[in-house]
Amino acid sequence: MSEIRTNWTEEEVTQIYNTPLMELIYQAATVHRDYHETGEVQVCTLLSIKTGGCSEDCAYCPQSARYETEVKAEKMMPKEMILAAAERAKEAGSTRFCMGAAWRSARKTKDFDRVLDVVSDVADMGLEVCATLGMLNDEQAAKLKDAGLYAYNHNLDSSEDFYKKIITTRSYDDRLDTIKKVQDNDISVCSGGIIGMGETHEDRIGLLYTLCTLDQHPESVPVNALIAVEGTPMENQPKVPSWDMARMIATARILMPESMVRLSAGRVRMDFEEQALCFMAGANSIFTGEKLLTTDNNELSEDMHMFELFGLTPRPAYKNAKEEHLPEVVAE
Ligand code: SAM
Ligand code: DTB
Ligand code: SF4
Repeated sequence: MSEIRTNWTEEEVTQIYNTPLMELIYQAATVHRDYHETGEVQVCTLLSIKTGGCSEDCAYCPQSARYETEVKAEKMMPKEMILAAAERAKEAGSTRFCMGAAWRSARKTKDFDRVLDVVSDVADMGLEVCATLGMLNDEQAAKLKDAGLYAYNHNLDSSEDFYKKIITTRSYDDRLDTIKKVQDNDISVCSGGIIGMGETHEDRIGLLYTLCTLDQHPESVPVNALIAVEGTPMENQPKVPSWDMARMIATARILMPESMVRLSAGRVRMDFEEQALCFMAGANSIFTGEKLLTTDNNELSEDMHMFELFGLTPRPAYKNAKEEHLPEVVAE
């Protein structure tokens, strides 16, 4: 069984990434079998609880106030609506519920208290609660942990070099700093990136290298294919080929064997065969439900059909969770 390493060198990561695809998938599938039940796929659902009007200039994002997209700024969603969505997600078989806000950093207003309140109610439902609210300070991370937050999503998105070309309103170090605060507060880290933004293979390798040399590997690593949304600077980017997704997923699987590797945005444009390639390559998590944050996702009935065809079953909530990450309601 391969060991868990956080001391990978950039040369090693490059070598793995550049392995001929069929061999790479075989190696990743082998690691996958050593660490996970390969028939199990984690089912997660996203909900945008505060949509649009964001001050940041992330070139891929339809929620930035700087771009003319169909997404309009909304107020924070009322608690009842959020809880109803969480109930629906649970009934549909999701075990993780992730709430997203189009904020540069988590608010210091009543809206943050509302988030804390809803986190605690969703945790009480037995769902793994995740949030993605932008940058956090220590106090906010501690409060989220106390409320019952299990995971925090904060993507590095790309290599440090390419990051500067897609976002100018905050730095890569800002991202790393929030990830550290999340870790320090015993919240499990979800961090990955996006491909298809015009980055080079070296940038993809750079992203994977940064992720796999963090002090601890992220508990989950979302691999997103850019959704090229009209009105954003990236609207004309071509579709990411599925073999590029499979290469990213397989490399992530080998570098971070214990992590959940999530076939995230972009699945909506993949047929069953393309998704099968990604599961073979070691993906073991997806988002289901009508929407991701603002864009359409795969039909639930199609996803259920795919699970049946491939012999996949949903992974139980909190499986293999580290003791320190468990919220009190579950640990008791
Ligand atoms: N505002 C917070 C932040 O940026 O961390 C949280 C929400 S933000 C929308 C969450 C993540 O969604 C981003 O980090 C990015 O990786 C992903 N994302 C946003 N727009 C996307 C797109 N068009 N295609 C693929 N992924 C996207
Ligand atoms: C992640 O890596 N991808 C999700 C989730 N984490 C927050 C977001 C994808 C967003 C796709 C564009 C949208 O729907 O707005
Ligand atoms: Fe704002 Fe997050 Fe979108 Fe960037 S990715 S514009 S921070 S919502």
